Amino acid sequence: MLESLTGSERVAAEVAQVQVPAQAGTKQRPKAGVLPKRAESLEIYRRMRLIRDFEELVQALFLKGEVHGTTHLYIGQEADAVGVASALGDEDRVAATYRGHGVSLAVGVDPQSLLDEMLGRATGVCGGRSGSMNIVDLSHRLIGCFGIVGGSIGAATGAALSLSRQGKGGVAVAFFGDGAVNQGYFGECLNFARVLSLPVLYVCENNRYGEFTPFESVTAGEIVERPKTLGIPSEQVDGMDVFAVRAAADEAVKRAREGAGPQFIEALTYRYVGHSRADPAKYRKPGELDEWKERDPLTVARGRMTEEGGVEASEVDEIDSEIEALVAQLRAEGLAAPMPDPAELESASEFKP
Ligand SMILES: Cc1ncc(C[n+]2csc(CCOP(=O)(O)OP(=O)(O)O)c2C)c(N)n1
Ligand SMILES: [Mg+2]
Repeated sequence: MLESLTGSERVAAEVAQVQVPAQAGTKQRPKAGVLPKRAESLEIYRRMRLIRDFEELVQALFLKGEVHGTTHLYIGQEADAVGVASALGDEDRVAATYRGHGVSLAVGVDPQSLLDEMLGRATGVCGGRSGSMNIVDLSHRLIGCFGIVGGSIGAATGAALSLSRQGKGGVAVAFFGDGAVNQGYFGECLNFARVLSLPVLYVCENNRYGEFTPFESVTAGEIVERPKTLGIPSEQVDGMDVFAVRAAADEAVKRAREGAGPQFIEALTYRYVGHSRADPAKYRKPGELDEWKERDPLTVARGRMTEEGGVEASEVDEIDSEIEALVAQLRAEGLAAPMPDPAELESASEFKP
């Protein structure tokens, strides 16, 4: 019956029909999600451990002057990228922000070429031309990490338009921060995606701050409510629990793949370090960081895997040691990698990521 309506009538009718998931306010902890099979749970933990140790290495190398420009670290938010990426397939596309190392590793960018990129080396994933903020790796579905706040929203919406035309079931994902929801194109893109019923998953990582500003001081109402006004299913998840994020993403991606149009997840999370390397994060309330660390994504995942997933603590310890060794190797190889030949800068426009 909806087929017989015109575009705007159809949207109005669909909005009226939409079943908004029974939803939590910020205070109620959202559902926890079922654990995947053992091997997959261990892989999910491995990715999060890799991101944590990789970021700590980048931080150390930045302080030694080996990483130029700036860095925006993902420490504390690992569960969001890994949980969502674990729900994706090869046909999907992902756009992220300048805080993009975590998403890059989560979608499978080679850690050595990512670190080499941070170090400006010729062997970097973008040939040393991007540095920390603008990583692209089309071979791993990553269409870009964007320095413009909310840039990923536009990029993923465009990618979703293209995917919908290809008709192969691909879904585009936009990761962005709480600060991006007050950009004009947030509303423009969500509206566009809803009207055209595009296969896109919007993932707002609400890490409580946009640079040095607490999000609630600049954001009216609840972020999770805004997409619902357009008829977009929208859910708040515990962004410190990778299995909760994974479960929500899995359902949302499935819905988008099956033609239900755009989907929205707000992941409640926290960044452990300052906005960028120049920021000592003195604006936080006393005790706030420690409170969030009590629900550290790695600790939460370890706890759930050992309590509910039939995993031994020793297996998790083994992953920790394996990643520690891997990251030491990344460091040594990265620092030994060649710098780009300045003569090749001329051919920058021909560089194919
Ligand atoms: C359009 C635009 N406006 C302002 C900036 C400067 N800026 C860079 S990061 C940032 C904060 C964004 O916060 P949020 O979206 O919450 O992401 P987070 O850094 O917390 O991951 C701002 C204002 C920018 N890069 N782009
Ligand atoms: Mg933020």
